[in-house]
Parts: sequence; C-alpha cells; structure tokens
Amino acid sequence: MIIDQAMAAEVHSEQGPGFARINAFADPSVGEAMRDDVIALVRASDGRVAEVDGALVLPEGQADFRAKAPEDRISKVFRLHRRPVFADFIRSPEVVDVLRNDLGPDVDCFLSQFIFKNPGAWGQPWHQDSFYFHFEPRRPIVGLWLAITEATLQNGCLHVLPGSQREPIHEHVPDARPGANYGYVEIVDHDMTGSTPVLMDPGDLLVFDSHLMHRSTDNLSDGYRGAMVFHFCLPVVGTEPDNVVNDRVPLLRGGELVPADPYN
Ligand SMILES: O=C(O)CCC(=O)C(=O)O
Repeated sequence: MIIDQAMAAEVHSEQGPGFARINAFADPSVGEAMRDDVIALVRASDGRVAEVDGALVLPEGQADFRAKAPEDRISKVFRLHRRPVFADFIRSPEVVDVLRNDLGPDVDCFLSQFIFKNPGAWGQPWHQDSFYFHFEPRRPIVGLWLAITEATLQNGCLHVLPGSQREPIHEHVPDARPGANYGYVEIVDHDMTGSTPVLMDPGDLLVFDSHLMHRSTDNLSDGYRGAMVFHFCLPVVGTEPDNVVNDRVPLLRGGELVPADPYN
C-alpha cells in the first residue's frame, strides 16, 4: 500500500483529482464487524429516530420504508467513532498513516456515519461535504469512505467530479423529493459532465477532499449497499457551533495518537 505525499497531493492539490482510492485497504471482516455493531444499535432503536448509547439513528425518509424491519428502514447512523470497533479502525497504523500524510501531525475526527443504502433507497444528490461544516480552519478536511459491501452502478455507488475540489463551496438547494432524507441538499449551478462512478469492493477506501463534488445514486438492486464514512480535520480554532451529528475527538497530536481516554 503506498500512502505518501503523492497521495496527499492527489486529494488536496489544485492539480490532482481531489480523491485517491486504496484498494483492499481493510479486510472485509472489519466492515462486517462495524455493520454488526450498528445493527445492534438499530434494533435497540426499533428503527426509529433515536439516540442509542451516544449514537444517532436516522431512518429512511421515504414512505415505503415504514413497514420494514428495523435495519431495513435505516438510512444512517451517526456518532460512532467512540465505539471500540470504529475507534480501533481510525487508530490503526494504516489510517493514522493516511491522516498524517494527508493532514499533518495534529488531527481530529469530528464525524462518523454508517450508511445503509437499502434496496429502493434514494441516493444523496450532488454536494460538497464542506457545505455542512462550519468551523475554522475550513481546510484541509478529508473524508474516508470505506466500502462495507460492493458498491456498483446498480446498488448506488458514489460518483465524483474530478478536479472539483478546486471549486469554492457552491449554493446547495434543498433536495426537492418528498421524503428525501435528513440533510439532503443539492448543487444545481455546476456542470457535472466528466463525473465518474467509483466502483468498490468490500474493504476498499476512498480518500477525498471536502470540497470535492460527489453524489450517490439510488439503490436499484435487491441487496443493501453499506459504507462507513469518517471525516477528519485540524484542531478547531475559535468556537464551533453545536451540531447534532458532529462529535469532535482529538486523534493525533504531534504525529502521535492521543491516549484513548477522550473516547469514553
Ligand atoms: O454513500 C453515499 O450514499 C453518500 C455518501 C456521501 O455523499 C457523503 O458521505 O458525503
């Protein structure tokens, strides 16, 4: 696995595409353990909006999901990175290597979400993640998208617009579909010609800049498409507005892991 300054340049420089993929980054069993942990939370929530053990469970907004079993009607589960299976992953030497190269010696994890894209679920429209982030410094911020299942054209993989990390944050309008999920917004003032799908196998990782324009499409298959997404930034400067899905945890200081106490 090559994790070096060249990869960081792919993700954040003006010349790069704004993302890099690392095939077979994690063993697929890592993602399966994440999925099992999240399913236990979802069952405890009975598939409703709920705070369970510090995590936030959000169901699909689409009406046709209402009668389904708990994990079949969930859209996303947030605030997972203090839980052991997720904390172990972001504290692993491989992830630390990516983060040190990408962001430097001082890094916080501020966001984590497990995405269930169940059969029939709508994709997330074109957006830039930094639209949602309101703290300083605004950049660099990096997302790690770990494939839990295969991500295919049929089950709603990500699509990215190479080079769009050079763009400022565009206007995002509310997703107009009735029953669209919590927080879904859309960029409508930019030409997405040249976008490319990101087909993944379980354990593959996409590393991407928070200004990169991306979306995912609807799940037209009969199986779920799972992904685990973490976001990392530099230590905050000044005050940070409250945000129900964020949970800032210091991860690296001076290039070394912060002792695990802040996770509890
Ligand atoms: O995986 C998906 O369906 C969408 C994820 C996404 O766009 C994001 O995490 O910003």
